[in-house]
Amino acid sequence: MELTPDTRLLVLTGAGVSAESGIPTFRDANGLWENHAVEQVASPEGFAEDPRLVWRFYSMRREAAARCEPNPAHHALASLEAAMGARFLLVTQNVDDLHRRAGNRRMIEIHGNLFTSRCSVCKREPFRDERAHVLSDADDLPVCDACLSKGRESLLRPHIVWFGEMLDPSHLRAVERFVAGVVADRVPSVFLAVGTSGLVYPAAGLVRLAQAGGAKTVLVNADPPANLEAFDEFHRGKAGEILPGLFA
Ligand code: BV8
Repeated sequence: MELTPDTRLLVLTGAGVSAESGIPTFRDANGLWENHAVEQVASPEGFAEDPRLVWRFYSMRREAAARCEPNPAHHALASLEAAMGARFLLVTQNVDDLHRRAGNRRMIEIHGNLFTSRCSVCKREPFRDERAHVLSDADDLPVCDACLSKGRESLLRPHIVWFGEMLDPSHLRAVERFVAGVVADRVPSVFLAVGTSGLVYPAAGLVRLAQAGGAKTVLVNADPPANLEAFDEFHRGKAGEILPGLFA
């Protein structure tokens, strides 16, 4: 596909872009982890009910993701950003940090990041945290040292957007600004979705936002997604095999 020198590119990625790096997708596991529905574990209710189970879920994923490497799909997206600069924006649903490790910086992690923690009580800034805190019942749950210094014991939580939680409004505003810029500058644009089942909102609605801004919508996915009808073009297959040659 040809990208003219003034074309803007908005990319949305999901778990499928990391599948070839060895990170299981949500659909692969039929949405289950150790027979728990991910939507239950990845939720404020799940954390309130069993913080140890939730910390074990994220600790194991932190350990696994840290051992994975970006794949050709990640590298292709990093190369596109290097070539396009401010004409490129990546929005990812993934929390595995692989886009950053591949070199992307014009990136919005709309569902948070696996290697970032925050206090579940105080308003301290979320901070980089690569520790797998809880791998067995013998491990202590991580607590906030800022609260502790004030005599309060508050649990840390992963800086992840759980099901039923709002996305960061500034993230959605940044995407809206990118699309508004395309309209204002009257330039061609492409919306590229890679490796996502199009099930989770509001991420799955971004294709409609881009389309309203005049974008050509392109999908690279192993299987037809729930929102297939929103795409002008569908390249069926593996992201790691298709992305490197997709844009001339
Ligand atoms: C919110 C962090 C509201 C967690 C995640 C009923 C109808 C509609 C919506 C809802 C509803 N009930 C509830 C909702 C809202 C809910 C939602 O959309 N639920 C869905 C399940 C129905 N959304 C939310 O809760 C969001 N918040 O709506 O707040 C609100 C409003 C007001 C006030 C308060 C609150 C928050 C959603 C964020 C949840 N967090 N991630 C974590 O990771 O632990 S979502 C998580 O699941 C991922 O981030 C991702 O977004 C999603 C999984 O989707 P995918 O990434 O697409 O992965 P999946 O496995 O599904 O698909 C992979 C695809 O890749 C497949 O299609 C496969 O074919 C393809 N593939 C595989 N291999 C390859 C490949 N493609 C190419 N190459 C390959 N090699």
